[in-house]
Amino acid sequence: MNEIRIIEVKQSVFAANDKRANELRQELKEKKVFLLNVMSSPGSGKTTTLSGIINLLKEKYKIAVMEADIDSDVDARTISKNTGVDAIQLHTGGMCHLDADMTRQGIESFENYSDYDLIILENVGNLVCPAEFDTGSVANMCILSVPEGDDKPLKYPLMFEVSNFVLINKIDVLDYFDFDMDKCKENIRYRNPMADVFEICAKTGQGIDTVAEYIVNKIEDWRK
Ligand SMILES: Nc1nc2c(ncn2[C@@H]2O[C@H](COP(=O)(O)OP(=O)(O)OP(=O)(O)O)[C@@H](O)[C@H]2O)c(=O)[nH]1
Ligand SMILES: [Mg+2]
Ligand SMILES: [Zn+2]
Repeated sequence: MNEIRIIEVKQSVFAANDKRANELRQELKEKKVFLLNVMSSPGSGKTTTLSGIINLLKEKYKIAVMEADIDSDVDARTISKNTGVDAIQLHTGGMCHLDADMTRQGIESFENYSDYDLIILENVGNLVCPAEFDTGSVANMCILSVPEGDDKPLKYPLMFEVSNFVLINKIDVLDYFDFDMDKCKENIRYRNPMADVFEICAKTGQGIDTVAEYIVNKIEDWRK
């Protein structure tokens, strides 16, 4: 396997993150690069879920992944090993989220990034901060896993408000937790009536094909 490249990204000196995010989104639109931002608490299953989704989409699209973490390169290694697509690790210098300029630094570190159809950003594992900063993504996907509890949309509203779709992961362990699926979906809808919700088990791949198909539809609609 190739050596994983690690990019140190620095927090923006620009105060107006929303403006910078909109500029990035516009540029990506012109280059027809779909940026998907993936957010969740640490350990909800972002890397596992992405591996499954990417393996279903990599024949159709040219894909790159940016793995954002405070330190290490484990996630970029995992993606590279599991899928073979281009993966880089972004180090945030201690920050628990990415802003639009940090995202741009990551994207621009790819040679000819406009060759990609889909760039996926796995944001830093954190249910609070990442939701506060628009990265310039076309779509936001959030993962909530069963062990975290069905009340999380009530306690961490913004994450669910800014997400276009929500994956409820680790449904294989439903029997071991007091997790009320209907209640959870109701809580998500309360925060964001527009959000599409999917039940998945990233470990076995259950439901991943439906999510992959949904993402294809999103990309194709956006390209029109
Ligand atoms: N039982 C079960 N375990 C899962 C499932 N999906 C992921 N896991 C496990 O959960 C742990 C964390 O998964 P990751 O994919 O690394 O989670 P992550 O959100 O990328 O974690 P960070 O990047 O550290 O925030 C691993 O041990 C996975 O094997 C699932 O559907 N069911
Ligand atoms: Mg991860
Ligand atoms: Zn933060």
